[in-house]
Amino acid sequence: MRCFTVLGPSQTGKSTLVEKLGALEGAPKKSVSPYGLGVTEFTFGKEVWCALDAPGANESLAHAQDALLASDACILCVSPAPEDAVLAAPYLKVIEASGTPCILFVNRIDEPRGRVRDVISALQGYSSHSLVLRQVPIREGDKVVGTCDLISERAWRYREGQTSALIAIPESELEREHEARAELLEQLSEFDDWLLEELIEDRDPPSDAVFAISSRVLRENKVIPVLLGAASHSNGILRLMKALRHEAPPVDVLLKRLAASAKVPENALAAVSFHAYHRQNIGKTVLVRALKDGLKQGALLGGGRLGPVQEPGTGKPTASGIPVPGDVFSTVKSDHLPVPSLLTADAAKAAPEWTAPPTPMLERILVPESERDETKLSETLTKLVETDRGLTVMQEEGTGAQLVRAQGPVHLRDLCKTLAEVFHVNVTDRPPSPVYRETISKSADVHYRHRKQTGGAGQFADVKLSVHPNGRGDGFSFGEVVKGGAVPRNFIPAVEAGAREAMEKGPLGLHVIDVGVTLTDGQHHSVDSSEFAFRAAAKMGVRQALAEAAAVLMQPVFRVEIHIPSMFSGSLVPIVSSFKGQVLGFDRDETAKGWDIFRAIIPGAALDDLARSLRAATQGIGHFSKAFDHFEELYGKEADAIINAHAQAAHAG
Ligand SMILES: Nc1nc2c(ncn2[C@@H]2O[C@H](COP(=O)(O)OP(=O)(O)OP(=O)(O)O)[C@@H](O)[C@H]2O)c(=O)[nH]1
Ligand SMILES: [Mg+2]
Repeated sequence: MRCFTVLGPSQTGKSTLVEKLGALEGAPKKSVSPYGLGVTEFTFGKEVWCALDAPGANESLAHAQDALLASDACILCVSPAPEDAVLAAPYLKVIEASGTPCILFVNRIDEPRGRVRDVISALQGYSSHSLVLRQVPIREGDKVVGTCDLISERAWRYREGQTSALIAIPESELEREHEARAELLEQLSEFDDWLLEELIEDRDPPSDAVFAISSRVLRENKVIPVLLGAASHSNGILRLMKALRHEAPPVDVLLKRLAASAKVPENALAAVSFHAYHRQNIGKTVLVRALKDGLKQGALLGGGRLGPVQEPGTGKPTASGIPVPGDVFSTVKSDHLPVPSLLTADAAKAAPEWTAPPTPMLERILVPESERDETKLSETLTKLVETDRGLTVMQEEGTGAQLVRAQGPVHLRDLCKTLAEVFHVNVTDRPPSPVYRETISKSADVHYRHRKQTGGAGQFADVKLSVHPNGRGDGFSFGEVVKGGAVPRNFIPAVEAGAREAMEKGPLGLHVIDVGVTLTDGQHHSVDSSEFAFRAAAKMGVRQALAEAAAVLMQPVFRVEIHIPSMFSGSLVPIVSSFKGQVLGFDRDETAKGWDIFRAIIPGAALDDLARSLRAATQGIGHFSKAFDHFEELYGKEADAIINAHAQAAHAG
């Protein structure tokens, strides 16, 4: 079985394309869309093909990436409008990182949206591979009525819902065709000395030779050929499928690529798992592509026994039950298989780094509608994280509530839907609140005596303490300048422990940071003093001192790294400023052509808004990762509101 992924921006016609490709030679064997990824199996040119249809939302980029991991080649399906080119940037980035040979398909060519040339040159800005135009459109007025193939120099007229009709190249197109062909040959000659020589000698190379070169350069992933069409009208579909048949590399090329990445010998790599989803009463279903002979139910794979070998669409056993290299199948009762991963008989190796999804930007607390579901929710989320790497789950500091990080609103909605429909856990969500702290802004001294006389032994400890602000980030410190054993040595650690305890909750009700405590003097009693008494005295004493030391609210500030196509970099400065952030600067992303990495410092409370504004300003493409940087004082009305809200929450809780 040969396998390719169809990916690209939302609504460019990917699913339509897969449907039409699948129907070129009779009805596709099966088609299914298990949570995000469509799998269509069909026959073309006496070979069995599997098309993986990745959803187009930016939030599901991870599905597209995982599909590439199992694909011999891919079709990047784009809109014919030059201004939409930037939407394809994230896909070009992952295709390039994955090393998957790619054919670019400019779809919806029936819609007059601009010049193909402009689309290509805009897309070229995001690809370090040359985009090689293989067809030029034949126009009548502003309508594309057919294409001319630049290698065979044959022209086709589109026919609605049918294969195109061969025609002579119209006179009016001849000159443009020659120009475009010359450019194509020149691009290919970069990778072929013979062709270069032919061109230098001014000879016109025969089509077969050029076809052969063009197949080779795609297999070797040197260029991205560009074809045109209109999927919904079946135009350009046969050409595309023929190009795939001749030019997509065989599965051994994928095997080589994956074995190198997993650092295992080629003959050890048995399969790749690339997608998984949960179904009610059935459990985890894993999609696998076999890379080696010898797989069947019960065989050792990834360190455990492989479950039943099923057709991805129907879930029925496959005809033979014994997949051969290249076959895509699904399996259940194979919960030991991580996804995505590269599988030998006895180990599951990590998928290459490029498959890592973008850092999830949307943080929400999930609250089960019924309290009884709390444990179930946390168990279910743990399960879901295994099959959805775009999702992160943790516990909220302070409350212990379930905190999830999702790729965006659509991803979160899908998650809640799965929770409800598959696992019967209904949840509501709310934004988490940033983790605030407090510190003091001046020094204060206190004299505190702890004394209790309850029946038998008494308690006595007397301490003189001073508290003072420490430098930002210096944390808590403790010192003592006690003279003459006023507080005996052995009780001093207890004083420090008490002072530390007092930091857990300051006058604003928050954890206290960056404060120094000094024990200056004290008294003890030879019988009634104890570690316990000194700890209690220090804790109460420090609390009192803090209350007099002008507490201030501290807000968390994060360092963010924003990844965006360069054309959006300018628009980020006002966004960051509007959130009281500080721009640190931006650099070209060395790993992705046409992308910048923009760095800034931003208050934690603004991260949610930053995610929203970033999505809006970059058509959903931009994403950021964040790391805590420091705490910073916050004054005025804003601080008062936070302190009040916190006090109310503490009261309610
Ligand atoms: N005019 C025109 N419309 C098309 C063409 N191909 C697909 N469409 C239409 O575009 C819309 C989107 O098609 P889909 O195939 O669902 O697009 P998709 O890329 O799979 O969309 P997502 O999976 O949501 O990203 C549908 O209304 C199709 O009928 C085409 O070649 N020309
Ligand atoms: Mg689709």
